[in-house]
Amino acid sequence: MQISPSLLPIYCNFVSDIDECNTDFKNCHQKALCHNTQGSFTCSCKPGYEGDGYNCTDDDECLNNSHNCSEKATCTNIEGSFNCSCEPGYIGNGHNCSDADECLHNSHNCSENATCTNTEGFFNCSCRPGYIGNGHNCSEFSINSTILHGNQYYIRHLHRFLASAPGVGEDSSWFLCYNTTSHGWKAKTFHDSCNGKRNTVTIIQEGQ
Ligand SMILES: [Ca+2]
Ligand SMILES: [Ca+2]
Repeated sequence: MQISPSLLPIYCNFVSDIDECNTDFKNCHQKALCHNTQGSFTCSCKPGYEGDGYNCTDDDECLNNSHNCSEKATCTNIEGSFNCSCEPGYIGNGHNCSDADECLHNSHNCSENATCTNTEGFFNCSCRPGYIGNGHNCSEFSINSTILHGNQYYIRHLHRFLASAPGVGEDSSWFLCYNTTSHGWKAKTFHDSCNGKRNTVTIIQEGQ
């Protein structure tokens, strides 16, 4: 028997799916997303949270190193996310941080009588020739020497030489090797203490 296609029975699935995500049946965690499936549903934690969808806790991206902060930034964990802020000396959005040129942007604290030099993450201040100090405080350095007279070559050399003299700079490369007030005025003690110490400067108080 030949059956006309128009007479074939048609079966339909009358059991329609219920979208539990739009009902109170779902028991996903409040920090989870509900996904409707045919005949059921699934839960998965929202981005920034970890768990099985029924229990979700904040993901500490800073602790488990899953953040994307710059290596020159500080990561701060917050609920559901994290913040990145560039370290002091760097500028950017926290994800990209580059060295701040404090000299160019005039955000340094060098003395007006110092030269500012930009460095990675910081800057350096050094007193200009003719001034002495730590770069943040530079005072005029005058020489009135009958030995040097007005020889500008030696005077400039001495300025550079004493640029980081003891007591004027925190990072001074100068060390006191001999002091008559504590060691006495003995040539042997002077030579024992100061010989072989590379460049030395003898400072004599005026009028002594
Ligand atoms: Ca977090
Ligand atoms: Ca810098």
